[in-house]
Amino acid sequence: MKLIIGNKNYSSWSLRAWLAAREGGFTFEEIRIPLFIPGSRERILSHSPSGKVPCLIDHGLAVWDSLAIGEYLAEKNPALLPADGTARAVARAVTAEMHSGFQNLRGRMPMNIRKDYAGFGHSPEVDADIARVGTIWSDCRSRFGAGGPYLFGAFSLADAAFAPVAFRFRTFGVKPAGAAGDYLATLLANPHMQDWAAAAHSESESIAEEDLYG
Ligand SMILES: N[C@@H](CCC(=O)N[C@@H](CS)C(=O)NCC(=O)O)C(=O)O
Repeated sequence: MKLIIGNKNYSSWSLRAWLAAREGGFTFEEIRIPLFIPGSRERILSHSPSGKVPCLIDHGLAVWDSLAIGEYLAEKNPALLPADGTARAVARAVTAEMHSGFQNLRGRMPMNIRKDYAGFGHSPEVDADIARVGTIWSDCRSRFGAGGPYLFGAFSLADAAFAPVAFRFRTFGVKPAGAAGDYLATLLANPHMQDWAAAAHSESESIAEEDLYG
């Protein structure tokens, strides 16, 4: 398997697929294509028909879009989704909500692991997104989290979906209270997340348009 990803500092969609592949125990070659520099679009298109990362290549089959990649990996390793049908439905619902929503949080608090933007990015709409994330996290932890430290106990695709939010919250100094705060600490302590963050710190490229607050 090969996984085509963007810059680790910035590419939140890449992180979701990469973390699902790591947590799912897959062996894969990582092809990192720095975004928005001359030639990057052509390089991405040579692997990914959508022209976006992430894209998984498995025996010549291209699977693009982080949601589809997660589901593809979960078919190969069902442990990436909760075994219980009710929990699995809610895991998919919160994953889909993350995938299609939270535009205000995404726009004003983009993933930027190397920066400290504590206090920046807030607006009533962003704060509403932050509150909704906190509600999802505490609700899943209390309803489904008894078997482990993640949203549904064991690590699942839902955790991969929220992984970039954990880095955003760290960068922007967002500190949810209670169970949501504990869960944030769990995500940030995950060894694969720490590997990803270390790699982000060692990257040399920056994308000026993404460094919103200096
Ligand atoms: N919905 C897609 C979004 C993918 C996406 O927007 N990727 C960005 C990087 S995080 C990208 O490839 N941008 C490069 C470009 O648009 O040229 C997914 O979940 O994979």
